[in-house]
Amino acid sequence: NDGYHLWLQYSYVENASLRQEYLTALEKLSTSGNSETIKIASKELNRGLSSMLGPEFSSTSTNNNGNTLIFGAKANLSEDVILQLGNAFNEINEEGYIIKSYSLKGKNHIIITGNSDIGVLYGVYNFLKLLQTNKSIEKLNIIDSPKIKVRILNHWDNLDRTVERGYAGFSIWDWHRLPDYLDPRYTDYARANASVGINGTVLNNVNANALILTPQYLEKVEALANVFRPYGIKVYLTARFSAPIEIGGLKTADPLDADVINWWKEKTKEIYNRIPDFGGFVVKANSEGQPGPQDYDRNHVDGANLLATAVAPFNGIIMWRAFVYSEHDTTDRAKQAYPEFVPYDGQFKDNVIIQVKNGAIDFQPREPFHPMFGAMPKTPIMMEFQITQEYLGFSTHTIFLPTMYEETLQADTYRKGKGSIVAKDLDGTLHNKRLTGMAGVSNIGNDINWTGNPMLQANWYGYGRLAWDPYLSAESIADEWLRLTFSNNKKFIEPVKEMLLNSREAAVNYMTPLGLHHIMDTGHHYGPGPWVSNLSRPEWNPIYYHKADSLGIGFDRTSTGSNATEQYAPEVANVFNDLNSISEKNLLWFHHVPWDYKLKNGKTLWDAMALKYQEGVDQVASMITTWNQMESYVDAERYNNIKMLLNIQYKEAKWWRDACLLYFQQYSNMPLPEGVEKPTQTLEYFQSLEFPFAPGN
Ligand code: BDP
Repeated sequence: NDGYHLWLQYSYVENASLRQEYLTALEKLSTSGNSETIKIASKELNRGLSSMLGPEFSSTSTNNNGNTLIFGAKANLSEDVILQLGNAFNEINEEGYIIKSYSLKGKNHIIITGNSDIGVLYGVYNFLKLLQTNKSIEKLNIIDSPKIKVRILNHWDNLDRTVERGYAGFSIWDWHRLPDYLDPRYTDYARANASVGINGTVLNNVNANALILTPQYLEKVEALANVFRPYGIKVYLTARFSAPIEIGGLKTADPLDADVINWWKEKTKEIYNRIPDFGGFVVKANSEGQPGPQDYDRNHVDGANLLATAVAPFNGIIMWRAFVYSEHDTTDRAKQAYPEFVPYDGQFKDNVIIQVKNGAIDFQPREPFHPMFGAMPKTPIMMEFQITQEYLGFSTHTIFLPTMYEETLQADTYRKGKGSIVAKDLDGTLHNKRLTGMAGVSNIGNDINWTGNPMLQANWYGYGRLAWDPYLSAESIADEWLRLTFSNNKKFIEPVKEMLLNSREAAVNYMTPLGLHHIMDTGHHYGPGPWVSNLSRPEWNPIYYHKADSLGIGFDRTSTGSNATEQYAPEVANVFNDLNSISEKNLLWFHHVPWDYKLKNGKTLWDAMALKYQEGVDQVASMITTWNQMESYVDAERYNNIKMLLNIQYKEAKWWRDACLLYFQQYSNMPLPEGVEKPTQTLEYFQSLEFPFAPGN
């Protein structure tokens, strides 16, 4: 098993009585409707059921008196079937689905339906999931809808097929052979996404190349859009702000210039002529050297509204990124986005949504939630999570990210009093927003197992589930993903689930405990580099973030320091400001703390930090112990693959621990506490390590 089939393994149901229950309930399949989407649903059902139930399952039964599975959208159902569903249709939205059991004339039937064919397809995937996870399918009554409208993957894929911060091979988009050659992978990609409810994909890098908007490339984009459409997946592109100059021959990209406005209108029309359901644009502007409206003394509102006006007639949207910080601004990087957006609340057009990273710096192993969440009541805000592990050991380290996503989604912004959690801003309920969204920076490449490490398929899956329902628990996601992907055996599920659920905290411990952040090595961000201080922009250097000195360590973001805490609601700011109330997990994010400061457990900061690094290493050791006991439950290929990767992770956790502790010890001048292993190399050795070919360099 090379892992290619992800969580759609459809393994044979070994339990005979359960299999019989399924076979009895599914004597006949009955389709209503004949769209491409319904054909896909039908194909998926047949594929899944024949694989899980074996030869006894007949997809072509003509037994009209049998127990039947009926599937189709409301418009295609007969009145007597609709009658069985009561008010359920009022409880779902356009993409929602209903799965319900009912009895008629002594037979037990199951209906899978929705208001649209896509809803039916989602229902079918969820029905198959019940069988895959060995649940009973008697007396079903499931009513479910996505809580967030725009659920997208962001591919940071370049046109030369390299992937920025991608660690699973090259881009799956074969630009050279498109549009005529349609790699079957495109279909499998669409299937996988639809099966978790992802309904959009941004094909290219946020550091955009204007060429994607030329006819030669749009033809290729159109071909992909045609493959994805029946799976309910819309295509989006990133728009380079200076495209009117680069491919349009204009002298300016000023958002208020009449020719520029017209150029975007015409370009947009051209795209919609090819792709009538094109989703819209993502824009990274005036950030890390990308062009933007500020180049013309305009602001983000001017830039976003320019594009929003162009796509509005076609129901397109603009996802304008808030990941901005400037080389001319010397204030704390964590504070820079907020003033560029929050004062402009209410000025963006209705079809603009601001895409905000989970934290205010950049996808660290742990970040406090971004202060913009909850802070713009009149402007749609979407989450940007990173699925690819730029700062988390690339695709080598097994780290289950839904735990991290859950932490941010559940964080309380207090913007409308207690209970104003981030998830509520995202699903629109906090401020009554109509346009809602979530983006995940994809970890997919052309490796056979898609994500470079079979375990990290869980992060793609988990992201999709949380985009559908941001209130789900990481625990439930781990449980279902393991069952779908590997086995329903409790002896496998329980220990491996625990291993996954602890893995993110392990990474925080061996990389950046107690609120440390951005101390990864230069450029590629792999491995420790707390000593790095020679990069051209101060805020790119780890020393900017940890501020270790003879007195202590940490970034003072309270009122005595950068005062970043003032950007949060007072209830939150008060907690972050107060050494006694702040969670120690965020301590050094907000405070510069003396080395001998006593933590809650009575240990000095130095001792506690050293012990955290050690704990991280020990946690990886116990992940290995767990995995080594799983050999009999997993196929040899995936078992070995994961085993080798875990062993590398262990080596590298020690590297992190030793390098960071040796470096910080120069400032603390304190001995390593008991229980922390002595480093086997010198600081100079760790500082001399180089990664000339590390991806992302
Ligand atoms: C950072 C990455 C960089 C991205 C940037 C972004 O280092 O490669 O271009 O974020 O999100 O995490 O725009």
